[in-house]
Amino acid sequence: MPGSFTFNRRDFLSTTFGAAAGFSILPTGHRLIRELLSTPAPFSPFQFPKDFLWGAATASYQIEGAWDEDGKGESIWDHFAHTVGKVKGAATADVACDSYHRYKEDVELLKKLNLNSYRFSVSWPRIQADGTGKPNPKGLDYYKRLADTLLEAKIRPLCTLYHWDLPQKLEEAGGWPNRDLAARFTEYAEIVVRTLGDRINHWCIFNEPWVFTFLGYSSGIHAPARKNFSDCLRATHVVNIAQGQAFRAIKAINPKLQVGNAFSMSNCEPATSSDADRQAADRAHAIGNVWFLHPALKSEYPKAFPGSAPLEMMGVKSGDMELCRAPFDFLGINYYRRQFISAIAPGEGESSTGFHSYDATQGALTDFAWEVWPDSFGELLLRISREYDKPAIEITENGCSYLDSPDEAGRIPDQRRIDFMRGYLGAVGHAIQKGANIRAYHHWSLLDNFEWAEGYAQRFGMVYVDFRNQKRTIKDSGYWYGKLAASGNLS
Ligand code: PNW
Repeated sequence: MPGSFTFNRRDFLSTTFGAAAGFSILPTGHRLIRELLSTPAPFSPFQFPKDFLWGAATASYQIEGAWDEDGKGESIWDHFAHTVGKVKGAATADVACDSYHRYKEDVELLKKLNLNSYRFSVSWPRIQADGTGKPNPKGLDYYKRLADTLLEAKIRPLCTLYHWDLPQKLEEAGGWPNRDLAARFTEYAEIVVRTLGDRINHWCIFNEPWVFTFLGYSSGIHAPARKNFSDCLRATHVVNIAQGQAFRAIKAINPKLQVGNAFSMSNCEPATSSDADRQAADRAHAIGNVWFLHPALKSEYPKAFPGSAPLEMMGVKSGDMELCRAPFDFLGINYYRRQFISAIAPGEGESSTGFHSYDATQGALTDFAWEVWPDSFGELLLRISREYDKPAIEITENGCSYLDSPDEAGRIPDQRRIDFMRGYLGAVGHAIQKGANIRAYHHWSLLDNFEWAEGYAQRFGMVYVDFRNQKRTIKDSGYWYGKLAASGNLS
């Protein structure tokens, strides 16, 4: 019920939002039932289909640098990172990997790794400095050059329209909770697709709408650093409307363009076999995994609250759910780790969604302390495949942070990343064998880069970047992945 809907800090920490923000909580008196601590399935070799796409992913703010060049406006991430105290080590992405100037070198790296798909994003304030009005030709030219360089190298461009760098002026006008943003975003999407749609056939509308709404407007650990749960819920609804409108606008320009989205997902596993925990895990799945997918495909919100959804607080008006419709040509899934979920019994504490979420630590941990548990990826893929009628799926991100650096000979022996990739790609192979329609894998990331609130303290790349001189060095995992991309044979 909208009136009785409450959300406080404890609540935040208790949900999948909190867990994804890096919080780990074990509720007082919690008993983790050992029966649910499964043993990992043995690895089985897999031959990927001939036409499987092997890729790598990046995002504009994390790699481009050139933050105020050629007419680019300020983004919320420029603003956030320029505010002392927000990013670890006071790091900014003013220069980052300098890919705005070094994109040719980066495409050469993709070629060396035998990859045939590259997922990158367009920076909105490079195209419209203030988020509205006439496009900036220099910004558009950069992405034309990048796309052309990829096509010459026979690499398919997969372009994300929004990977979190909102023009700061639009945040000042209210940001994503402001309904007007849906129209602004649609105009921007039209500009980009009209210009680049002759050479780019594959599009993701948003990257991880859950992350940028919940971490940006509720927990405040990401830009624009707001901490207001009702603003956050409103933002989710505006994003859902924008997603539907942009989808229709792109199809109106050219119905042949393939349009999808990149959703963050995490397998939500009940902490015990109790009915209450199972139902709580379903609610966690609803809000954390399909809050932006279900409205697009089914024109309704999934059941994420023990009571009814706070539609009034979300600003849902009659007719809106039709606007949210976006029958995607493919679903992009970004996958990193699973969550354990336990129910909060009524009366045990204030809660809107009625569950605790905490990080699993049964498997090995990466240097970012995220658990490595490949089976959970296979389970999640099969669940989505089953529940949404076998959609075409692209893995738009999957990866891990390890801090391995060059040895004396200049080599980067990152065996743990190789083990991670082998395990997670094995899970993809397993899901394909069981009938999931998965056609691409993009490793996050091509390069070590600016890892949001972590700055440069995490390294997700298959290619090491020395940020003092921009020297790129392929890690052992990159060579390993390159060989796999050439043969398709995971053994
Ligand atoms: C993704 N979690 O974000 C983003 O799309 C990338 O830009 C980012 O660099 C990458 O994953 C690695 O973090 C996530 O808490 C943020 O599980 C948080 C989570 C997962 C993905």
